[in-house]
Formats: sequence, structure tokens, C-alpha cells
Amino acid sequence: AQIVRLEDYRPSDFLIDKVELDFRLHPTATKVTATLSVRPNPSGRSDVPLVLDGDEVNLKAIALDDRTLEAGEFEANPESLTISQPPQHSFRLTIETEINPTANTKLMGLYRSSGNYCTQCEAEGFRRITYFLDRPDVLAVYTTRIEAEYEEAPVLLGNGNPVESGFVEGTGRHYAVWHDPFPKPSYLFALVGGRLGRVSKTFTTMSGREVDIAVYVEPGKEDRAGYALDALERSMIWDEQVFGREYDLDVFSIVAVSDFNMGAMENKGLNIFNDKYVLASPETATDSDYANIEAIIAHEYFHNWSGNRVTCRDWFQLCLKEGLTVFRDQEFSSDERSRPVHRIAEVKALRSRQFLEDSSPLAHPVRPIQYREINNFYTATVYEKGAEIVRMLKTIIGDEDFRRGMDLYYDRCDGRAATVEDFLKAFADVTGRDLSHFARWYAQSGTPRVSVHGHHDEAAKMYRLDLRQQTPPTPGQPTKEPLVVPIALGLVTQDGQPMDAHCERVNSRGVFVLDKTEDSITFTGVASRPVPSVFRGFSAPVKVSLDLSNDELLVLLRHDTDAFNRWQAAQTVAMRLLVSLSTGTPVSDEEMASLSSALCAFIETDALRDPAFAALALTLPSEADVAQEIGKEVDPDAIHRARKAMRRHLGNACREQLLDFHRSLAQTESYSPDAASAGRRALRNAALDLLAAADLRTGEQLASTQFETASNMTDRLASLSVLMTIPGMVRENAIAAFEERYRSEPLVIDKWFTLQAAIPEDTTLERVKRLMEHPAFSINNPNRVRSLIGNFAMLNQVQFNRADGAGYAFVASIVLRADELNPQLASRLLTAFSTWRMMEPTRRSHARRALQSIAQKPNLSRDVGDIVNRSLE
Ligand code: HT7
Ligand code: ZN
Repeated sequence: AQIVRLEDYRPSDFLIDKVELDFRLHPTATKVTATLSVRPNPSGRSDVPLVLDGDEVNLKAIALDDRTLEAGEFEANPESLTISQPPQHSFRLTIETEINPTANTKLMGLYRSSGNYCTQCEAEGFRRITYFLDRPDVLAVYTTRIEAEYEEAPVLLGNGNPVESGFVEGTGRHYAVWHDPFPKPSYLFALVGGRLGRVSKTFTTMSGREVDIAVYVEPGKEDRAGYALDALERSMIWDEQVFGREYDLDVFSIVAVSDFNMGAMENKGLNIFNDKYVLASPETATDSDYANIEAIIAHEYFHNWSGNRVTCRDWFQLCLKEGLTVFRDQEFSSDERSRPVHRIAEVKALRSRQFLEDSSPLAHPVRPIQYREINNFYTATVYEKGAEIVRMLKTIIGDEDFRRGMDLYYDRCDGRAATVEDFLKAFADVTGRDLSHFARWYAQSGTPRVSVHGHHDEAAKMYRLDLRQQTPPTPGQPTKEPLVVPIALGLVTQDGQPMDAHCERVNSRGVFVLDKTEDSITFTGVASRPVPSVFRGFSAPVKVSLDLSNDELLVLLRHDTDAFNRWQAAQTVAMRLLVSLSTGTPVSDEEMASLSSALCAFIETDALRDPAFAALALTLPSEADVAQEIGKEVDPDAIHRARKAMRRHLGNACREQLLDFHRSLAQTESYSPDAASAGRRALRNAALDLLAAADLRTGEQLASTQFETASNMTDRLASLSVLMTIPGMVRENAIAAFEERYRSEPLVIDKWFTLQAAIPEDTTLERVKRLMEHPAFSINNPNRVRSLIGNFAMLNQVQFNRADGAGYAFVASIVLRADELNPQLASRLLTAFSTWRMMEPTRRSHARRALQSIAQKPNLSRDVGDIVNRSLE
């Protein structure tokens, strides 16, 4: 397939200022008439053909300035429409196409979900609706008329503001006209038509304008949309208060659909969501579902400025909107919830997804320089590492200059398609700093490793930190340059007091910026050897090597003023022990006991002050995290045994305290999804998990009572998850009871699929195959496939990576099946293989064979072909 390169970017030769669309919705033959106001681009080439993009579209008619074009004046195929000699001045092009939304299983363009019509146009879906200059730097003002059978689609929604609606006399059909005054790229186009229930309220913006905000869901599920509406209102208030950004249309609608390739989509004024990220009730959604809904509602809303008002010049600039918007949604969640707890959750996700990607054959820069299939670049690197870059910028320049830079960026780029350079220039201009070295973060892939060595000179009362950074080679980048790494740090005495040491190279916000391969900083007035606390708050997305002993780290767990580093200290010690246990390096009883007694002491004194934080401290690094840390010749069975042994040890060591938490934190009042209540549930369920690891019978008894008496999904699912680790009839009965209770709730059945797919036992593969025959399962529905197959591959380290290769062969076969229907879904599933090279030789050769079996298949989609080839390179 053809490679698209950043260096080949040139402006479009034509521009489209105005688009008028007329949709006659029909299940199998929807007619689309697009009238485009086209003009030559003064910055483009002249005397060149006009080539519009298409994808599986069927041209019915074409006219230029109302004159029907004859054969020979244009050339059309499903992939493009070419007018070889277009006028050299403005003209109107009217294009009639016919599309089949029911047959659209790719879920890109116009498709149907539960009988409703909806669209997904990012990145290149608009060309599946009509021929167009489907690129983000062509911005137009859209007016959309939608017509449909009233009975089939009583609700008709488009971008912008409603203009007109009515019935088409004598036909049973009705229509609605929507106008969006803000110029936008085609990827932000959307329409919805269907039978939908609605919850809404009026939001008054900071300048006093009234906006009708609404959430549309399947009729009968309106009572599950309230939290999403509330999260939307809080997001709108937050963006006004924190970034000074106000909403700009009269309506803002969110529509939940049950077939969706990703989480949600920020179409102008008409966000379309995967229903998983809208619907919530205490009976069906967990605390983490509520947190995700809040974050994704905020994310899509924030795109109205970071993405829509200021969009991307080309798809290489994807991080410009996605990295920035993830940063914004993370800040929102941190303000709404506990900042340190949220930061830990962000970092856990970054390490497990992005660090993994960055060390895999799929590693790429935050701003890639080439792609075969853009859909494969909606990655953890673009989104999450992209957000970390924005956060580092803020850490380096400080809060006030960051806000001034954001304001300048919006002022300069509003209504335009911008680049990463435009973004950085705004901050360079407000601060007078040269950010060209910092910009390397966008271009260089791989996770830097920073080593930190401390030297104390008692006589001189000096303490020196030697810092060294190094980034390993990644595909296409054999050598690396040093990056600009902000290190937030402080010193702590051996008995845990903050030290008042001085270093002039550490700024007033406690940040030192490492911008060379090696550097040293010296603190004066340091009487005794301190414990350094570095990368506080995870101030840069790097791996850190510390020359601290476990005992010194445990001083940080007890005393550091930085909550993130308290958590990190315990994780570092646990990781060291888990790696040793997994790789056959002896671990003494004392080493195990020093961690468990530090954790027991910590929960004894601190847990109830911040239960969510305590729950995180009690959760050991995952099996996948340990595999990543080991990095080569990985044996997932050994890691599984090691982690199990350590959980058992911890559960035994802290047994009394854990039993007490499980008893005293039981839910008494009615369910509330707020962070404090969720934190108490998290601690209680972390305690249950460790108690079960220590003693199966106690665990089974506590978990089955909790399962039967739970008053909310968080507690019920947590207890079922514990039962999953204990083979036997109690488990199987609980699985059956859960299915019976929730069989008509697809999103809950997804959780049920996931739990079973994650059972670390040899029979799980057969169980997963059996579950594919379950009436609730459908290979066409992305949520079902991700819950059952995706989570088998991503969460079940021992069974996906079975030594006999059966896990790989199974997932490969599903990738091929899914590829015929939905290439995006298939290629995401395939990324589970990104760890294959770090496995021990037997597993590695099975995985290679499975990948080769995919690569050899004729007619692979571009999506799957691209991932499989990069994985094998
Ligand atoms: N900007 C949106 C990306 C997206 C998407 C991309 C490719 C295929 C389907 C998709 N659905 C949504 C979502 C976001 O990051 O906000
Ligand atoms: Zn986004």
C-alpha cells in the first residue's frame, strides 16, 4: 500500500467554502446530494485536475454550475472522482451518490446501529458518504437537510444549530435542516436519525448565552443518561473557568450508539458516543465506568476548542488535538477527583500501554512522519505520550505562562488548521524561550531511561546527583538525541523529614531541567546522606533507574511529601522482588517481609485518610508490567506464579487489617459514584482480593457473600472477579447467576465475558470459544469482540501466551474473520501481538508463525496488513 509522508505535504489545489448536503435516508439505498462551492486555492497549483476522494461510493449524477456533466468530462470510480479540466474560478459542483448504510460493517461513513442511522467520519469516513476533498485542511460551512420515514427515524440530528423541520406532505416522511456556521473539516461532519430517548437541560454560558444540552439514548434507557449529562455540564463549567473557553452553538447533543469503533467522536455540536461511555446506573456500571464516562464526555467536549475551532493541518498533526485534549481531560478529572490518585491511574495506563508500544515493533514518534493507514495511529503514543509532552511544557514554563500560551494559540489559530509548530510557537512567543530542543519529544520515539546516582560528601555537606539519559533504538531510529527532561525533585532525610537543601539549578517550583546526555546537580547544606525523591508527580514520561536500596525506598513510602512518589516507592520495591522471583533470582524472607511490613504499617496508619490511594498501594504491578520490566526471554507462567506468591504473602502478612477493612468499609448508605465513596469500595475490594490470595476458602466465602448481597455493580463485579481465581462449583454457580440476572444488558454481559476470558487456566481458551456461541456475542459488534477476544489477548498473559501457541493461533484466526467485516477492529486486536519479540523462544516462534499466517492471507485490509508487516519487520 502507498505510504503517506509528512515531508510531501502540500496545500490542497482547491478549497471548498460551502457544503450543502441533502440526505434521503433509506436502509439500503440512501441518496446523498452534495452541493460544493469550490474555488482554486491561491496557495495551490493552477491548471491541475480536481480529484475528490471516495470510498465505496456509487455516483448517480454530477453537475457543474447546474450543467449536467457528460461522460468524458469526468472520471468516477468508487475510490475517486476526477474532473480533468475544472474552471479556474469559483464554481458549484453538485454530486449525487447512493450508499448502503445497512451493509456498512466497517462502521465508517453512514451506518446503522440497532436500526438507527449514524456516522463516523474521522479520519477518512466522509469519503464513504460522498466524493470530497476529505482532508483536515479543507474547512467549509455546512448546511445539512436530512429526510427520513418518520416512523423509522423520528429524531433527526445534524451539526450546528437547527434551522427548520417539517413533514413532507402525504409521504410519511419528515425532514430537518441544520446549519453549522463554524467552518470545519469533513471529519467533523455527523448526522443521526432514529428512535431515541432524550434527557436535557439548559446551560447558561459565562457570557449569558443559553445552550440546550442533551443526551440521546435508546428509548427506555433515559434514566441511565443523567450522569453523562451532569458530566457534560461540569465539563462546560470547567473549560470556562480553567481555560476561559466558552461553548459557541445553541445546542450540544450527545448520542449513544451500541456499535462504535472507538470511545466517542467530537463532531461539531453532535458528539457520537459508544454507549459504554454514556449509560450508567449503580446496578449496571462500576466506579471505573463512571470515571471513564466523566473523562470521555469531558474529552469530546473539550475538543470543541482543541480540535474543532483549532483543527489539524494534516493527520501527522493528530497529537495536536489528541495529546492536548487528553491533557485537558486529565486535568479536569484531577480537579474533580483526587489529583494524586488520578495521576497514579494515568501513569499506570501510560506505562502499560504507551511504554509497551514504545518498546515494541509498533513504536513511532508522537508526530509520526509516515503512515500507510492513518487509523492505525490513534495510539497510546499519540494520545497519552502526546498529553505528557503538554504536561512537561507546563511543568517547565509554569502555570501562568502555560495559560498565556494557550490563549495565544487559540487567538492565532481559531478557525484554522494548525501544526505542532504553531502550538509550540505560541509558548515560545509568550515566554521568549527557544523550544526547538523541547520539540524533539514529538519526533523521537522510544522511552528514555534516566539513571540517577547520589554522592554525599559529609565533610563538605554536599550532595551530588549524577543524571544520565539514554533512549534505546526504535524502528527507523537507530540513534537517539538527548531530550529536554523536567525533573521535579526534593531531598528527604533518612528518617523521613523534608530537607531544606539548596541547589541553584533547581527552580522555585522544585524542577531541574536535564537537557544533555549527562549532567550533575549539587545541593549544599546537606549534613547527612539524604534519600532523593525524583520525578515527583511523574514529571516526565521516562523509565528511572535509582541507586536506592529497598529500605531507602520504603522511607519514601512512609514519608515523602509527594504522594505519587510514595506510591512509586512501594511499586519499585515490589517490582524488584517480582522480577527476581520470576527469573529465578533468590529473594530472602527478610526482603519480602520488609515490603509487606512497610505496607501493613502504611495501611494501619494512612489507609483511611485516602482509601483510594491505599487501594493503589496494595495493588502489585500487573503480570504484563513485570513482563515489560524483564523485557526479554519472558516466561509468563513464571511471572504468574511469582505474582500469586507475593499476593499470598501480602494477604497473610496484613490479614487482620485487611479483614477489618473488608468488614468496616461495607456499603451501608445508598450508592454514589463520587470519588470518596469509590475510594472506600476500592480499598475494600483490594482487601478482598489479597485475602483470597492468602486463603482460598476465606476468599471464596467472603466473595460469595459479597456477590449475593452487593447493592451495586462495583462490589458485585469485584467479588465475581475474586471468585474467578478459585476454581470450583461456587465460581461456576456465580457465573451462571450473573448471566441470568443480566442477560438483557449487553454492556454488563461484556463484563461477564471479560472476567471469564481473563481466567488464568488452561480451559479458558475452550471457554472463550464456547462463549463466542453465546446469543449475546456478535463478531460485528466491537464492544463484544473487545470484551471477549480483546481482553483474552490483552489481560490473560498466561493463556494468550500459552506455550503450545494455541492462544496466538486462536486470536490470529479471529483477526482474519474480523478483518472481512471491520478492519479497524481487526487491526486493534492484532496489536496484542506487539509483545511477541520479548517472549522466550518457544512462544516467540509460535507467535511468529501466527503472524505469518495472517500476513500470507490474500486481500488483507490496509489496516491489518500495515500492523502485521510492522510487527514482523
Ligand atoms: N477523535 C476521535 C477519534 C475517533 C476515531 C478515529 C478512527 C476511527 C474511528 C474513530 N472514532 C473516534 C475520538 C477522540 O479521540 O476524541
Ligand atoms: Zn480525542
